[in-house]
Amino acid sequence: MTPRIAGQLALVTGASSGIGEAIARRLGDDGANLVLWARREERLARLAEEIAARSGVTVDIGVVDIRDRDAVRGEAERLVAARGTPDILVNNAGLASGMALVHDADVDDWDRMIDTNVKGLLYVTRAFLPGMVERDSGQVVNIGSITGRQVYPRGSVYAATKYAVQAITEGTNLDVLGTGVRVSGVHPGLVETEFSLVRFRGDEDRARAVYEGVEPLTGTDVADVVSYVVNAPPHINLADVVVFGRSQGSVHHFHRDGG
Ligand code: NDP
Ligand code: 8X3
Repeated sequence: MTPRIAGQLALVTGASSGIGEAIARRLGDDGANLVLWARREERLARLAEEIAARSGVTVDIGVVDIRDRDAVRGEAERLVAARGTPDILVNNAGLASGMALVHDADVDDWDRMIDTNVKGLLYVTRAFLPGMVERDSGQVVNIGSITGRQVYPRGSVYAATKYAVQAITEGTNLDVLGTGVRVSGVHPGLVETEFSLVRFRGDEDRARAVYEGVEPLTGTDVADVVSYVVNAPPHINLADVVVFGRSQGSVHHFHRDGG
């Protein structure tokens, strides 16, 4: 069966790595034309070429730092003028920066997380949601996290940003109620990506240790869920989806090899 989103236009933020890269591939396989945003142009260009060759869809890239409100507005205006408002917006770009006690943390890390995960997501949403509401169709998928439900020590500000994503997702859904727009939250547990490498500023040993002894999700696992969400029949909204690898029970509970 042809996926419902075939021929639609999907914008994926944070498509240069990890979950976003996998979502881009998956939605391309579903036949959606793509617009991929991130800061690292070379990676986006390579991925765009790969997906276009393999799936036969159009793939455009946008080098955007979503913390930059004017850059988001400018790139969004260019996109809407050229291709119209996307049918699908996947707000995936995000990061954890450092892992520290509140009384000992680097405030720049807080700014980085809040500016990206909360304000950046809002800037992108604000740029495209009006067009969706006006057209009376569209879907937004916000990638939250299980840390939007449960906090772990030294993770309070990252968690706070994901609690915010949860609130924004719920609230936006209420705001568009009665229109043809739906807003979904997909909230993964542990996924092996460059997330920990970024969080620990390139410390590969420390990043690897996060995933040792557990079987984390892959970006592709999350992408499959996002594909299911965006291909759901129009009268359905998968509003709130939590996804764990089977060896994870909560933020605090893992079944580790041998223990
Ligand atoms: P990665 O580090 O692999 O990917 C993060 C992506 O976000 C990259 O493409 C990066 O691109 C982009 N990004 C970061 N900052 C910005 C910015 N200022 N402007 C534009 N793009 C930006 O991590 P993941 O794939 O794991 O993370 C994706 C999302 O999933 C995040 O929101 C994260 O919080 C969430 N998540 C991750 C989990 C995990 O365990 N990995 C679990 C639950 C949720 P570039 O650097 O090129 O700009
Ligand atoms: C990221 C998941 O638990 O590594 O949202 O912080 S975790």
